[in-house]
Amino acid sequence: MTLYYRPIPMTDPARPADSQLLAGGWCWFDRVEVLAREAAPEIIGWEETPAEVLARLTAPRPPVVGLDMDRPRLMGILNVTPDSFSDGGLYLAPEAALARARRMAGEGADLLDIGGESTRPGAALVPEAEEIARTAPVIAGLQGQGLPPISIDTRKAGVARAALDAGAAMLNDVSALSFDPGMAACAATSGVPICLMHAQGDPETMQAAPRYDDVLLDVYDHLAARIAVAEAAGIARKNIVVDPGIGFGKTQEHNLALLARLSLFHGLGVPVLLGVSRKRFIGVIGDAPEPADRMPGSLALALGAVAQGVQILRVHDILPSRQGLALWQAAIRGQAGQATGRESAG
Ligand code: HH2
Repeated sequence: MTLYYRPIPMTDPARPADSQLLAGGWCWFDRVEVLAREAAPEIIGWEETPAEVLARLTAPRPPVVGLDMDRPRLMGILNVTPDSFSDGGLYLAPEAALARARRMAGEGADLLDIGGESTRPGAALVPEAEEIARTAPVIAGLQGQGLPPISIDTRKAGVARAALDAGAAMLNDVSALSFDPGMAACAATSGVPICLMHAQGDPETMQAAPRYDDVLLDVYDHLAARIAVAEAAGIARKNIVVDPGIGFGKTQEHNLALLARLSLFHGLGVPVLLGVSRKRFIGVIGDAPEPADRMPGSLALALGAVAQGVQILRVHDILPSRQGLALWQAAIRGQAGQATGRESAG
C-alpha cells in the first residue's frame, strides 16, 4: 500500500522547539497526515515520517529565477490573447500589454507570466506562429527596464524558444511536457526553470467529465511522474516547480479537495505554484458571475494557500494580493516588518 505524507502546516507564533520547518519557509509542522487510497487517514508525529520524505519536506528550496523561496512570491498574469476568460482582449495591442506589465511590476509583482493562448475550458488551439507573434514582441519590449523576470505560459517549444530569445527567464507549461515532444529538450538545453502543471485532458474538452480515483493522490502521482520525465530529459530538479492545476479538468469538488490539502505537494521536494485567480468556482461559491469581481475570493484562496506554504501565487490583481500578503504576514508575526515579496514594493 502506497502511503502519502502530508505535513499539517502551522503558522502560529508558539512553535514547539522540536517542530520542523516546511521547505525552509514560513510554516512549521510537528504532525503529518498519512493518506492512502485503501485506508482512512491517520495522524502521526513528524519523527515517524520516513527519513527520505522528511528530507524532501524540510529542504529549503533553491531560488527560482533568482527569487528566494523563503517568502511568498507573486506572479502577475498578462494574457496577450483575444479570448482569455478574464483579461481577454484587454492587452492584445502591444502598447496595452507593455503598460499592463509595467503597472504590475510597479505594484510589486515578483514575476510576470505572459501567455498568448487561452487555456480556459473550451478554448481552441492557437497556431504556433500566431502565439509567437502575440508574445515575443511584448517580451522583447520589456527588456532592459529593470522589470521582474518573465515567464512564458505556453505548451509549445517553438513559442518557448522565441520567448527565451526575446528575454524570458522561465517556462510555464500547463501540459507538464506532454503536449509538445520538443518542450523537454527546450527546457533542458536552456537551463531555465519550468513549471509543470497538472491537467486532465485538453482545454477544449477537459471540463466535459473530469474523473479521478482520488483527485489529491492522482494529481500528486501525476506530478511525481512528470518530474521523473523532466529529470530523465535532463532538466535539473532545482529548475522544477509544480502546480496542481486548479480548474484544469477538475470540478468544483476536485478543486476544493486539492485546496484543502495543498501541503501534500511539498512532498515532491520542489516549490509549489498555484493559480486560482478569478477562476469560475470562485464566482459560483462567492456569487460573482463576472471574473473581474472575483478578487476578494481569489485573495482568500491565495492566503489559504500561503498558510499551507505555497511559494508562488499566479494572480491577476497584484496590488490587493500584495496588501493582503503583507497584512497576513504581519498578523501571524504579531509585528510589521520585512516585506512579503519584492523588496521595492515597500
Ligand atoms: N491557469 C491558467 C493559465 N495558465 N498556469 C499555471 N501554472 N497555473 C494555472 O493555474 C494557470 C496557468 C488559466 O488562467 P488565465 O491565464 O487567467 O486564463 P486563460 O487560460 O483563459 O488565458
